[in-house]
Amino acid sequence: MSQRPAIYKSLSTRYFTQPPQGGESNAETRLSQLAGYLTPTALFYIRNHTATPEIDLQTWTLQLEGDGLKRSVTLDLAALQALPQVSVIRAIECAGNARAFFAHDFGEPAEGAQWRSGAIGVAEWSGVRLREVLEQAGVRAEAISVLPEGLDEGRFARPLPLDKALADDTLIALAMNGEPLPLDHGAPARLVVSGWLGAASIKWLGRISVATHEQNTYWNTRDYTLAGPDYPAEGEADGIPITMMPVMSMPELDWPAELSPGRQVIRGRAFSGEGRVNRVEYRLDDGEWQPARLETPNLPAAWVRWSVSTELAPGEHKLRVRAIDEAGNVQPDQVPWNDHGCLYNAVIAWPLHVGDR
Ligand SMILES: Nc1nc2c(c(=O)[nH]1)N[C@H]1C(S)=C(S)[C@@H](COP(=O)(O)O)O[C@H]1N2
Ligand SMILES: [Mo]
Repeated sequence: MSQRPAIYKSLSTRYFTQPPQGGESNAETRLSQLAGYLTPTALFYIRNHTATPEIDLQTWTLQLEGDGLKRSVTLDLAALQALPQVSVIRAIECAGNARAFFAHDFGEPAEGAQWRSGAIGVAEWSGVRLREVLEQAGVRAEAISVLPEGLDEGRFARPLPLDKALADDTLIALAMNGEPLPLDHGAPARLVVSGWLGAASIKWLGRISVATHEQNTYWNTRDYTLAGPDYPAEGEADGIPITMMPVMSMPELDWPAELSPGRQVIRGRAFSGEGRVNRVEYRLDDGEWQPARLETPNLPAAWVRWSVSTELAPGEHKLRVRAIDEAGNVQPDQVPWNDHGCLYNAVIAWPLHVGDR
């Protein structure tokens, strides 16, 4: 398995970058650069709470431990590669995607990286089911909590309930889009937790603890929660710990979009946690809501591409898009404030600047 340089060290114009804060690196996908269904690895957003670690594949191991297991087990890369391999196409989306719109709507920024639209990507992930790996150590009937931990400096860790950990499509991925995982995306092994916030998909896995009791961390009690005046505190958390991502749509446009007058096709993507979007509607300025065209494929826990064809006159316009998922969830017109700026999924009035040709 060959190692490639960390992408964040050579960020290009393909990303919108965030100023690094205390070793963090954040790079946002420019959705306007996407063409096919999958996000190419070199364009996939990067969210690191501390710097990308460079792990020696020869000595790397994954430790399974905790009172929820029948025995402790240490696996190396060859042991993981020897287990049955599966591939899934899944989105990973940061809970803070679109956080910049809190500042837009409320006049003050929520804490955290000011992502606009690109803290999401869809890739083909290949590796081993987490269930298969945990079975190597034997899961006890009393187990309730699985805590995967990263080997980065911050030892990023966030718990999963046992049923989500054992789901068919919860993977320890060793590859992304058919290539070994790149450093920035968690080499040599990361979790992929379908439909849940990106913070559940722990990169640079080093240890998984399975317990018969709750295993809370900072990352499900003090961040990645819905906290603030509109939300109750839950147990040890300052709010409601986030699990599944809500229904949302994004146009493949820069902000503001620079377009030519005349008939234009505007494309985008819509997604909804573990589910599927089955309708997308758009509205130009004060016009009626109209259906957008959906393309195939439309995979659950990934996304669907949509397009609209519309006549644009020179000047300033607003494009609004809303997605409706198979359970009938619709993007709301507004979302209440939350302190960590998570789960923004309101309809966005996207500015279009249409030139004189
Ligand atoms: N070990 C570790 N895993 C991590 C993180 C991290 O900082 N350290 N960031 C998480 C967050 S908040 C997100 S949104 C996703 C981003 O995955 P990506 O960088 O591959 O896009 O990784 C998650 N896994
Ligand atoms: Mo995130």
